[in-house]
Amino acid sequence: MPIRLKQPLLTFLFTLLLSACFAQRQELKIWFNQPANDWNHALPVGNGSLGAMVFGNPENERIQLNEETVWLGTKEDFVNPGAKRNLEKIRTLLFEGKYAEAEAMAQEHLMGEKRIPSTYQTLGDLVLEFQKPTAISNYRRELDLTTAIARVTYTADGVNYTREIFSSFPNQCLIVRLTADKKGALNFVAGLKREGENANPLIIVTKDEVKLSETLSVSEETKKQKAIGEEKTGVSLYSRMKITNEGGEVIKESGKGLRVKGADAVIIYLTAGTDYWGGNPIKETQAEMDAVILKSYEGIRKAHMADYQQYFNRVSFSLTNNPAPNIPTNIRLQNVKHGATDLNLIETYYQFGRYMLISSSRPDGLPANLQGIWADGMWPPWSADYHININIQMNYWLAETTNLSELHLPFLEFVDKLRADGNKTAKAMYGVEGAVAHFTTDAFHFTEPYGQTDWAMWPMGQAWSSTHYWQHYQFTEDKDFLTQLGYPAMKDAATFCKNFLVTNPKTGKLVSGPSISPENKFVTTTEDTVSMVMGPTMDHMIIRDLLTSTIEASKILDVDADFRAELEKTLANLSPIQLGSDGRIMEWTEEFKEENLGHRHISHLYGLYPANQITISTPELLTAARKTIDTRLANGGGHTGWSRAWIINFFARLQDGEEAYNNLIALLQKSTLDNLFDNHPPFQIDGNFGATAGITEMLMQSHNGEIHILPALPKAWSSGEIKGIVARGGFEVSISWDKGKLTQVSILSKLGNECKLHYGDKIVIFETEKGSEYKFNGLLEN
Ligand code: FUC
Repeated sequence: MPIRLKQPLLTFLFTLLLSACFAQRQELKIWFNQPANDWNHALPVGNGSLGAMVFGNPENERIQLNEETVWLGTKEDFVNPGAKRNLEKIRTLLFEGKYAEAEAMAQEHLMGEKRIPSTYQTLGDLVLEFQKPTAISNYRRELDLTTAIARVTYTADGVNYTREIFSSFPNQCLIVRLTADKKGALNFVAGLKREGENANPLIIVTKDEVKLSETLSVSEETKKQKAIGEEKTGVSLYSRMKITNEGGEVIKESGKGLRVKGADAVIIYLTAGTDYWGGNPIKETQAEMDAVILKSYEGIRKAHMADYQQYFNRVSFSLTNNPAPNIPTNIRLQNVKHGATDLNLIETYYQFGRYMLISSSRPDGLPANLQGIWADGMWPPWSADYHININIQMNYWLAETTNLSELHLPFLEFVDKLRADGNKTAKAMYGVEGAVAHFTTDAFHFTEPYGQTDWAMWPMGQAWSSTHYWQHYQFTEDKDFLTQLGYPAMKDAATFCKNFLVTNPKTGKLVSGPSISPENKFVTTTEDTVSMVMGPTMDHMIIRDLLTSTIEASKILDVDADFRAELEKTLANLSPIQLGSDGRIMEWTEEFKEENLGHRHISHLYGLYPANQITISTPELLTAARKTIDTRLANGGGHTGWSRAWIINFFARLQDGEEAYNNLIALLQKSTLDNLFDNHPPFQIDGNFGATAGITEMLMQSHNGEIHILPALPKAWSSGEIKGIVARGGFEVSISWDKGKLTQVSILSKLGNECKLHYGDKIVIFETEKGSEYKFNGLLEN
């Protein structure tokens, strides 16, 4: 029997261990010895909804602000009214191989016209204007990932200045604390602004407060062009800023903001909100401000850290016992770009992914968008929206395995909210029951496709997103969740899939379509470059995944026996994964000439990761998957950050630690900005999250009915430890290794399930008790 420790003692030991580990461990900081000269070098802080990018300029501080509900746009239905009528004809054309003709028809009859543009936008800037200092020395700007506090320190004219910036979840407030080591040294003007195309804020300065409000609206020109009437076309936002001072005074600076004169220390408080959730942001921001302003700085800071660390401290990761080199992060990254090895930087990068999920995705809020919550300007790239053909799913790949399960919920709640619109779209476009969504959506939950068929005609957004309910369940086995949220949503998406599939007259198999393999193209025998087909492989992989888990869930809940039987029948007839003549996984049901062999989407490997249809139990598919990736990479694949991050996960699943590692390094070298943001380019957060998921997957996997320890450990990581990562079945796993070999593994059983542990060629199976921990040595002996 393995050694077993009881929970309270265990928690105590674990806490001791963690603190010891943090005490001796390398600092987890991203830091610079200069202010940010560009938004992509600024430092992100956030409490899930209220975010800021810290530039850290001693003279003109810019703290760019975001609030996750600052959205232009509104709820709108825009299904193409001709869709249903033309669907069968389009399908027939596709089955007949008349791709270009079908595509032209789909462009006209399936694409909706989204009249009201929507985009996530900046909230504005908090600006602090100081007198020009004569000389600056000892400058440092850092983000501490262990505390979620950004700090700017410098010496000017012999005075040491410090700024601390964080976004507090408990107080729903952004805090900027300024201090100086000389009395009366703080002199500056603080103001709010919101500038950019079509911005029209009302800024009011009273004797002790600056208030910024605006109702976002599409431009008059767009209104005219699109015949938009008086309807509201954006949220109403409200933000307020106050300052408390020690020493000196704070006075109104007309037209600008608040002037701080001769203070020893000050705290700037900023609260913000919109009417997105139906509340009154004027009152809500007021209540938040009234509450926070009475509290001590130490109290606010402590509560912030405790809140953040309850998530962050669950996982520690170390690849080396050496302290971090005393070199700014941008230089370290530069060195890696020039071939240096920097294991500390990989630890930081790993934890930065977790940091950003904690800072951008909190229960009851919106999910992390394409940029988490951090976006500058009025039209961030791709509207910083919710692309559901890979990007937002990737944002949540790390949630369960890196012990941030609750932070998965905003995405799961959001997908549930798509259902009402998705039911309407399924009926109106395809004449079927169930919930559908296409390639992207926004904060107002549209599900119709619009734009060009070669990226938009993809009806699997809801289905893919709905597989995440099952992911959450596998890690938590939370039956209430499954009953209330998970199963109804899975059933709705599975219903659509079941009804949407049609029989391919040539093969007799069920295929999905009209659809595309995101966002790839092929060349027809008549030299047309097209995308739409009946039966892209990815669709079938997603449908297989969703239907299999919906069947499983219905059994667990003991409901819907008839529906389950229908799904089983559908699965039995679903088009299988096929291999091409060159041994690769086929991306479509026929072997087409691909337009771009190095395409960034590698959709037809969905079955390898995130799903588990291509595993060690299907060796011929594994070989084919390997060939598929190799071909993509040989032709320039992986050139966007998220694509590279996906490849790390693929290689981890192929148990090829060296290639997983090489692609992680390539991600740092080619697709990472100075502040460690993933670079599509431009900044897109999915690659950060996907890479953190990938590193975890290199160290532990649990998709195959067992906990596989160190399945893809690269030589470069000869020794290390990771603590607190999570396996399906509710096991917290801590692993130490040395000279490339496991030295210790401990399994904390959170649910009391039987555990199958696998390392190298050894497997042990043992019963567990809920709350007990089981320790093994490198030979899996206890
Ligand atoms: C998908 C990708 C693009 C980009 C966009 C936001 O459509 O194909 O590369 O990441 O989402």
